Amino acid sequence: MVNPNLMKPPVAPIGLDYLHSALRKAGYDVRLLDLGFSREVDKEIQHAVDDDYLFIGISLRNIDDSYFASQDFCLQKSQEIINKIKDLSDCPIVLGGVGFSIFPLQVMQYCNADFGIYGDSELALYTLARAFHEKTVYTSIPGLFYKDKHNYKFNPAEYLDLDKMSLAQRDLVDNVLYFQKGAMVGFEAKRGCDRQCIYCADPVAKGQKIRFRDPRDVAMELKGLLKHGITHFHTADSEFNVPEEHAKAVCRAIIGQHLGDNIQWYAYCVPGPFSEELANLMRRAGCVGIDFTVDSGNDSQLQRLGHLHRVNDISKLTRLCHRYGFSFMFNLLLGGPGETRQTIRETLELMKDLEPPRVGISLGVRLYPDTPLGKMVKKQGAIRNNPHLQGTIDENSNMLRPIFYLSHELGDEIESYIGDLIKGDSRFFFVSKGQTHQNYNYNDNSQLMVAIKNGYRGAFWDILRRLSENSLP
Ligand code: B12
Repeated sequence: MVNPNLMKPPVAPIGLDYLHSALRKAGYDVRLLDLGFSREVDKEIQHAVDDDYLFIGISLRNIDDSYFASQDFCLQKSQEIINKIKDLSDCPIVLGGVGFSIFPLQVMQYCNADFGIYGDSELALYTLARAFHEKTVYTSIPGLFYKDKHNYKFNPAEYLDLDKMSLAQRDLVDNVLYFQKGAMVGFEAKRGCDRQCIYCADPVAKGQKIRFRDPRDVAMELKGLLKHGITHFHTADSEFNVPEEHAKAVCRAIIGQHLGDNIQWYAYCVPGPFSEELANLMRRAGCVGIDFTVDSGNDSQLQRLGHLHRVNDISKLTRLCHRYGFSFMFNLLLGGPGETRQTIRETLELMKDLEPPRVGISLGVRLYPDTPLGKMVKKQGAIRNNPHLQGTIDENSNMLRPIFYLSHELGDEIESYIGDLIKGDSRFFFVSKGQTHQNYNYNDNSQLMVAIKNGYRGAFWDILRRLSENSLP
């Protein structure tokens, strides 16, 4: 299994740990080539790759950095890695991962791959391994993309009963090294999201049907990682509090294992539902920071984006977070359909009134073909003629390369308009094009790398907060 993610700070490829549990249970040995820390990528590939494998699996987490100011199309680097592997080995190449699952067919074509597995892959991958091993038919494996002569064929995915599986082992990836160099390690409590946010790729990649893990298995996983000295974690669910009941059950299981005082973790959450009971349980379970998908401070804009929360929920939540002592960030997504300078002004004024510890601003909405927004844009006709689109416009009708929706109504120089509204307020993370050095993009972020080397741990935004407040690690 290969992790070709070269972004820095490094983020642990936790999917490979989960796949390892399943492959090992089925009797297969897995070797990991983790290029996340690699200084000499070519040499390491040369050293590790030969014909001696049943297959070579490649985990594609990021297609690009989804960041309007930088627009790094990192799939190109992964493709170069895949080509080097192909030069050295005739083993079948199998692609997978969340980035792959957003664009499975487009990525298969771009990388000229033999096989790919979309979505949950624990069962599908070992079934494919067995088919390679026993030279039997693989064409009916759920979620499989494969080449049939010159065409790609695929089978619909089958969602797993995660609550009946144990994923707690976490022993393929060097998680201790990721903790030292990446400040935290991820864990997943469930997969999928049933929300209808018009721009979000998570329901596409992970499915709309939510599959829950057994909360006890999640707690055992954290306990096992803690035994190795890993103390800081980040959820890898789409949104931890959707739905609340499972989030509460996970917190209770963590509290039940007496982990709350020994670990610190961070979560992605939506602003509603977010009850006081959940805040209390999360805090007792060791959650110290929350990154909220706030997106806008204007109710009509929230409705247009397909959100269920409203400004009132955001205000209530702020009070709750202060009361329970969370560090938190409100993430904004500006520039979507219907956005105007007025809705942006209202949003930023709300942020100034509420005074959350951090506000992350993304200007420009990354488009994905199978989301409601992607479909709407496709219906509007040729990309080239659409005044709302920016990024890679030519030869990008499949949207694989970075392409962004930025409401035409905002006019020119919208970046300086936002820059003026937040001037002098260091709580706002906002980067305009060409200014990627002062950066809350977690792609090649040297400020974070230095801080982590100096002992800072936790979510990247919270490390940046502590740095700007001159707080110690
Ligand atoms: C948590 C998270 C973060 C956290 C990570 C914390 C941590 N230490 O783990 C933080 C905040 C740091 C983060 C940062 C970034 N993230 Co992020 N992140 C996520 C999130 C929510 C979970 C990722 C995850 O670990 N999932 C859990 C694992 C188990 O799932 P998995 O990797 O998909 O693996 C499963 C399958 O895909 C498959 N699989 C995996 N590998 C392989 C390999 C083979 C061969 C096969 C067959 C199958 C397979 O099997 C696994 C089990 O079934 C995803 C969205 C999502 N819901 O997945 C976004 C997501 C991956 N992030 C994204 C982005 C853009 C980023 C950043 C680039 C943002 C930025 N500009 O700063 C950075 C990149 C950081 C880096 N170094 O890579 C995008 C990528 C989209 C794109 N266009 O490429 C996503 C998809 C969110 C989105 N919808 O936009 N992220």
